[in-house]
Amino acid sequence: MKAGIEDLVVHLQQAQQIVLITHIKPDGDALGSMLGLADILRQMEKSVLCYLEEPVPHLYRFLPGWQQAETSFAKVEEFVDSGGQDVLAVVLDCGDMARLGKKGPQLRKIHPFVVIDHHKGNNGFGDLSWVEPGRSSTAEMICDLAGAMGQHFSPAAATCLYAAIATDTGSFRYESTSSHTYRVVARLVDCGAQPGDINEKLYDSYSLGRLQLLQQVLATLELFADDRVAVISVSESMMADTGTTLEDTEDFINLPRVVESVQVAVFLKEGSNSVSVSLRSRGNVDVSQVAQMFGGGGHARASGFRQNGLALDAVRASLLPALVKELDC
Ligand SMILES: [Mn+2]
Repeated sequence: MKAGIEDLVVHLQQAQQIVLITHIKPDGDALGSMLGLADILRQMEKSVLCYLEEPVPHLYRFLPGWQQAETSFAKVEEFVDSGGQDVLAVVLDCGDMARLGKKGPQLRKIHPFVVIDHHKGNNGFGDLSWVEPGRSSTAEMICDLAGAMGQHFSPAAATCLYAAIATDTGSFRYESTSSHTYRVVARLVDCGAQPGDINEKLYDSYSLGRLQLLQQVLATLELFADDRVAVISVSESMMADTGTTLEDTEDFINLPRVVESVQVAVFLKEGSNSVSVSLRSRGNVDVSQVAQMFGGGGHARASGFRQNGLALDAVRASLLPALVKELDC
């Protein structure tokens, strides 16, 4: 069922025990929204548990409170058992239940199960879904929610929410960045978020291995369809060679897109027995349509999917014709 901010206020004010959940392959918005909201709810004297299936990526281990993000499902069960019927689940920045990971179906047994999200393709999988696709980020919605509940931001919450909005807007470069985004962010800075410090942690904290990985990844750059599609890839051997992991490829996708002629950037990432694909576009190209054809999803300008049991070359070969078709329509 669709919900609005006022429904969320009612549910959050009533609940005493709240589980916050976010998606696998967590990004800045997922983590920052979860940790920021957790801090706000604790100020309201709620008991809060943060759960995600995968550990917090190293890049985000400067966010205040990141250590409280639980990856143990047993902890969720314990928390839910201790609350009896009075437990609320709030899922953040997630458009599809599959993105909750293996425990999704078990998590979904918590009621009410509330979703706060800004993904265009959100399929309304919650008992209540507050979804606003025009928003820059889930964190921007959390800021409004805090305002609607009359809550202020601690410096810790402000830092988490600032980092979330900064990452999801590509540092305030994407068109989803609105005047409201800037107003929200101004408030976060007033409340103690330090943009210089946060941006340095997010963007200027590469290990040498990560820079060397970037060097190898950029060497794979290829252009297709009259230079409108740029493809880069990372293999397991490159990561072994530089002592890095997939985590270290965060943001690499944005580099091929800087070429003037490029409308779609593709990043193919080799995992063990699977390839994950990130798509970024500009102009009128809706890459979420293409991602959906391959079982994925996301936003018009930023989407992705994963293919199991195929090699990098095979994934690229099946993807390119679909992209060209989307470009030409
Ligand atoms: Mn987001």
